[in-house]
Amino acid sequence: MDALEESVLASVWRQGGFAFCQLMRKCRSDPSMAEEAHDLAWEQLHLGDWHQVDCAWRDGYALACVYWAEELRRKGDHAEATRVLDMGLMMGGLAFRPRLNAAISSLSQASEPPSAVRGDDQLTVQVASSTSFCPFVLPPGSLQGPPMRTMAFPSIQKFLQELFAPGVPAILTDTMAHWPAMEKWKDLSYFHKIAGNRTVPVEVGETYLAEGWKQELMTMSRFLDRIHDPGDSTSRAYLAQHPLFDQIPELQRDIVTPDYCACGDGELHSINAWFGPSGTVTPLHHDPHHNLLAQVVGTKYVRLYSPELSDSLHPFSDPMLQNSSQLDLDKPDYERFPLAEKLAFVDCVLGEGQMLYIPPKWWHYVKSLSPSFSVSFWWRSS
Ligand SMILES: O=C(O)CCC(=O)C(=O)O
Repeated sequence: MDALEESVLASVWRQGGFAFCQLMRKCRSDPSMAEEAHDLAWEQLHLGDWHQVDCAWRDGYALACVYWAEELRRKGDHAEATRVLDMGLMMGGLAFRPRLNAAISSLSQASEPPSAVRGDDQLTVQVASSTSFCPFVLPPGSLQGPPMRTMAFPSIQKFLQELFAPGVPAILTDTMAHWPAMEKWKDLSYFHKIAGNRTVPVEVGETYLAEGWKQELMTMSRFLDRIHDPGDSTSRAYLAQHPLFDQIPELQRDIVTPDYCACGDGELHSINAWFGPSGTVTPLHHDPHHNLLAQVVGTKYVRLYSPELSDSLHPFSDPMLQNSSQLDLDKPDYERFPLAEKLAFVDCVLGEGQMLYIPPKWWHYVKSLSPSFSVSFWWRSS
């Protein structure tokens, strides 16, 4: 074992993971032990609150994934090996991320490209054009006020002075034309080709507040199928708020972090993918970060309410949902929430190649009007 592996095992040992460490040491002579070690670490990740899981266990889990995937590869099960490595990337710590990525890339070179799940013709279907609106109903009162402020490729100074410092939302145009994603992502077969056999977490259901909503792990190919055939709203699949670009570096090369994210302390918190069919809804909520929501493919309706209106938007009292409103904008119950009826908001249809600046704490509701791929850049400022 190398120095990094030894140091991670020493940390897991200090956390009481004696059996795990013994199994991992045995892996050298008996690689089949890796699966048992993996299962043990998996249990540890699921014992309590995710945020309380010690980093040592997350790194230990990732290491077990590396070993188990090697064993699966030796046995010729490349698909399962890739799934295990993806689980390591999604659930494991950062220490073995380069090893996991290297193993995935070596596996993909050694494997056949994923075979088409549907007919080839359908896999080359264009995801959407900015004019192809679907017939989804927008929340009452939408798009009736003055248009949202729009700036064409503002300088950093203008962005800082007119939007960032005063906390003013606005659409930024002409800032993404140079992204390779603008061309490449229009074609679903691209995702199929570079990531068809990769496992991704997908939200299934009407919204994360709806009954029956759940998260599922599925291969990208299966998810792409669900974009073609979304089914009814209760089975709608949304690859939402996932750091896909950490998981699949090829996709990271297709996007460019906007220079605006250097404003303030300039510490990038996360870059997330929001990829789904028409009709996905992210209910009214707010986040603590500055946000640039970049619309790469398709169109989305976005409605924003100022943080000053928070009380009238009736946040949930449950600590897990305190940043979400009880007001369902698609079926607003103004008898129950009368204060919310007359509140001022700004809204827009965010088109391909446009970014929306959402200042911290601004409430936002988002509905996709076509198959859509957006990227959010969240950054902090004290
Ligand atoms: O695009 C969406 O569905 C939601 C985006 C969002 O909530 C965010 O970027 O914070």
